[in-house]
Amino acid sequence: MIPTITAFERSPDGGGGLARDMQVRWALEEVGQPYDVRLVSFIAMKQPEHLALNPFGSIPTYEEGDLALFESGAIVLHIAVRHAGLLPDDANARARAVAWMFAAYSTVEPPILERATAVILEHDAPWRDERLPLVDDRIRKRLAELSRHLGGDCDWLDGAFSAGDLVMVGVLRRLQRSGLLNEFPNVAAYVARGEARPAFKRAFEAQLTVAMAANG
Ligand code: GTB
Repeated sequence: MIPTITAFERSPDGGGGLARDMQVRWALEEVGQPYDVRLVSFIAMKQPEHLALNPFGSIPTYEEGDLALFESGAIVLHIAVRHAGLLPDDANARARAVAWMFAAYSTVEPPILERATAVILEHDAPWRDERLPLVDDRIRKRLAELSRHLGGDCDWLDGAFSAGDLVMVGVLRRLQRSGLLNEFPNVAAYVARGEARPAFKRAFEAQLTVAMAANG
């Protein structure tokens, strides 16, 4: 059965692959599962039809037969459990890969989202210039911890590439314009390794094609 995901009809990043359908597309590409995409506008996301799929009125969603899922992490995990290629066979290694997915979203990403809020939504707020360096230092702390974990010879977080790396790279990509990643060359190289994967490139091209069509 071909699953259907939802994505922005017009992504604010203009095809930068920063919206979270990117993680879902990438996971589907990694496991070789074809998929359909339904593009939704910001207005459509708040309508009952979409809210029935995702009560928070956001993308991505995932529909497959009787199953409707929201939350990109849950969707990636579902894909990884159903298909070979994103989780190790060994039970302990599998549990650790899932731990890295949670680490990406609940430990590493929060200050990165705070930064996006400060830069985009609070751009004109009087506290913005004071707040940004504090947030950047919180991000640096996480990047330093990741850098220490990766060291000089780990390509991925725990052995072979896994769903944990897919989600972590997706989270870290939001820092690319900040310059912070470059302060940690082995973390920047880790992100670049993720982006060099053929499955990532196919997913990126697919969402870029949508953005280019939307922008005429
Ligand atoms: N926790 C949820 C998940 O992981 O699925 C978060 C879902 C979410 O935040 N979705 C966003 C959305 O639909 C798109 S991805 N927002 C519209 C709304 O809620 O009304 C977040 C995102 C949006 C835009 C950029 N960008 O332009 O760079 C990057 C990331």
